[in-house]
Amino acid sequence: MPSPYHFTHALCRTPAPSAVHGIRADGGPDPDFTGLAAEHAAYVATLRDLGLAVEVLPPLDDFPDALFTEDVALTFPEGAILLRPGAPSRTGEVDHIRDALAAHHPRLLEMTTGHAEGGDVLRLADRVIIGLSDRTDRAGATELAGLLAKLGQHAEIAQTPPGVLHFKTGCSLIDERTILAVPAMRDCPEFAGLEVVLTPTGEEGAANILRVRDTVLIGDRWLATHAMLAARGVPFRPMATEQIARIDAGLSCMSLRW
Ligand code: CIR
Repeated sequence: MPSPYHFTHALCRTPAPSAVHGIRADGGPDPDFTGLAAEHAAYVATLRDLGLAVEVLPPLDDFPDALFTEDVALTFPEGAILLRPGAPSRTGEVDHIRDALAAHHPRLLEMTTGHAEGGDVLRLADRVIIGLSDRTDRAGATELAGLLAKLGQHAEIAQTPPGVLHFKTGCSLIDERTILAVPAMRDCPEFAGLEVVLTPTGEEGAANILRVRDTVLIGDRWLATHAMLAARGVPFRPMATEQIARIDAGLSCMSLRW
């Protein structure tokens, strides 16, 4: 089975000044743009340091959330799929990433119905889980599962708990057999056969980690989760995420990887 995190490439997008108006569920304060841009730059530098060839697309001021490239497509060595974001303000982002994806992926498939965002798609070693959420509906997930099959990927459809933005807001891979999940996702039936490690109390926000090759990227303020990873012998790099967290984002959101 191919590794779900032995990436060689990533596609990111520089944040536009409008990113401070990015969507957030709780109506909290705007991020500071300078700080947000610094977090993004550090993220791109880290991916490069881990050995990935990273292309960074230009900012899109008309689309405040366009720096979160993960949500508009899925990318695999075998090809890519353009998605249909469920957030109306993000629909138009797809047209702005098409050419860049086509340049890397001669096999470029495209959804035509319903909605799905990449933050709802968790890639495992032997399958992909698509979480239904406020952004990903049944029609979109069903069509997406069919497109994934064309790329040789088996997909299962799961439920994201209420109040969790994306499926991967609440869970991520530590390694091929181990999931880090918030307590509300502990009994997700699609995790059967995997070890589920829960985020420590008060550190639910840590769940959106990003495994890249041998290293886990994790928010820098989740000290109990750092200790847990250290105890398990998992190499990790703490990353500043305070500003992107103000617009409901974590570490997987800022790149497409393959
Ligand atoms: C949004 O609500 O769409 C953005 N403010 C955050 C997107 C985060 N993306 C992700 O979790 N994959």
